[in-house]
Amino acid sequence: MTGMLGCLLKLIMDIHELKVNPFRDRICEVFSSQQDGMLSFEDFLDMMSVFSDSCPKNVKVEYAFRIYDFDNNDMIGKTDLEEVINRLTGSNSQLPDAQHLLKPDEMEKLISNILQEADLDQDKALSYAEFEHVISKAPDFVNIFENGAGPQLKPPNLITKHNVS
Ligand SMILES: [Ca+2]
Ligand SMILES: [Ca+2]
Repeated sequence: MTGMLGCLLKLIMDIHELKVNPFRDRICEVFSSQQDGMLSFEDFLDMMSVFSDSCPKNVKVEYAFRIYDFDNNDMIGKTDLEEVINRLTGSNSQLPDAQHLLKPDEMEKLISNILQEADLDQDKALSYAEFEHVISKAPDFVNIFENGAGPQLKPPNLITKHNVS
């Protein structure tokens, strides 16, 4: 039946998208019920349901918060934001050959802009409520579950040139 085949193809595509997702190691950690980064079949199904289009937005936001909270302290602080930005701009500090596309002062400025906008109680970190609030204004931040490639937040000078044939 084509319905079944369609589902299977979608699943395979989702797995492919996950492979290119800059947050894949974090996603596996967050969805791992043993918290060892390994996914059981149930964990895997949970993960796929969050990636599916029918998943309620608030659930996606909740998981996005957990994924972005790298040190698991229930707050998205400066170091978490730095890691998120590095990954969104294509440099994963977990990789030995990571190239940082943003200069330290640009990173500093970007983080202070985010905090200025989103850190309502000015404790230099985003609580879940603050994160939820900023998401409502910048929905791109939950796109990690939409297309697997992460939000398109590339610095303007990195926009790839189109090949004109
Ligand atoms: Ca944190
Ligand atoms: Ca705060």
